[in-house]
Amino acid sequence: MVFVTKSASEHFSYPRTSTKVSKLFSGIPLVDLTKPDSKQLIVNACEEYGFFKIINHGVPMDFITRLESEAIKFFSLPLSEKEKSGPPNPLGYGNKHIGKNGDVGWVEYLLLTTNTESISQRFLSVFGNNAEEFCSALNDYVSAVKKMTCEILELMSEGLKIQPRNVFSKLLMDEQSDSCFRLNHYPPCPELQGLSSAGARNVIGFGEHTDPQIISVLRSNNTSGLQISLRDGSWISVPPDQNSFFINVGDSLQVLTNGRFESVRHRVLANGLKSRLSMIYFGGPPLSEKIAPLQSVMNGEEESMYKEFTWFEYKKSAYSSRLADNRLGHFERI
Ligand code: GA4
Repeated sequence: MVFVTKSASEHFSYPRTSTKVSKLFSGIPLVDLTKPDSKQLIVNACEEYGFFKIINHGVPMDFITRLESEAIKFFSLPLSEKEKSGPPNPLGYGNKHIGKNGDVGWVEYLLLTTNTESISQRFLSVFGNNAEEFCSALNDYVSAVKKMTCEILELMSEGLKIQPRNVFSKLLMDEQSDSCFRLNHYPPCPELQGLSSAGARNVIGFGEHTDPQIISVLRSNNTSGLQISLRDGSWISVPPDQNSFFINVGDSLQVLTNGRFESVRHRVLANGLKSRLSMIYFGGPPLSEKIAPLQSVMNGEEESMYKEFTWFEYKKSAYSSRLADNRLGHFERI
């Protein structure tokens, strides 16, 4: 899929990475949600990578394609129209600038609350008569993805042998849950066109970072670009798969498991030829929730590795950081 957007042609100095272009990695942990071994595979993947791929997820394909086509409609609008939904504060339309502290990337995006009733008129007016279609597609998609995510979190607690089963999922099910949703569009990057793989350079679409929330669930079209960092610091490219979901452990889950699971550092590199479109659901707890290691995860003598904080405090601190910062560093007990 290639769709044209004017914003892509503006001149801008993009961050690059000197890392060699890495090969597609075929060892991404794969979890089939319908198989009885899924709970153990989820725990193993969270311990080793903080990342895994889900198949047989139960999210209707129709929900995915409907939201994808709404997203294409939105990103195909003239820049001046899209900008009516921005700048992001932090929700809304953003172009190249990520967060408020100087991060940039070859990307445009829409950050939204998962509660379609609270999406502001400022944003919806861009859709004109189509606003209802967009909200309905978003609602259907988010409800189905949230259900699947809660199922994954419940399998995770079973795999960890901790009670109650909904110890993680209840944080997302809470009416006050501070979850959000992001559509990212990475237009083909003209600077990369016509370069052989030997001469290829990397242009950053979305710079390296970990997600602050509990868990993130990503679905993209069939364009490559996503990379994750392994525990030894090397980067591997994740082969795209439009029929599956990719799960990231977030910083909050790292704390809840006292570091047994580690949040995954990831980034997206721009592509010279194809547009990449991704949709990410970020499952977060209520703002007032205390985030601290669960007693049931810790062994008898084990001490908490983190100072106690609320999700509000962590989020506030995250928003004053740069994308690549180690945000949990401030909250570690020395
Ligand atoms: C990363 C995960 C989510 O996309 C996000 C991002 C947020 C933003 O784009 O506004 C942040 C980033 C993310 C972490 C550090 C801060 C905040 C940009 C940034 C530089 C929506 C989130 O919750 O944290």
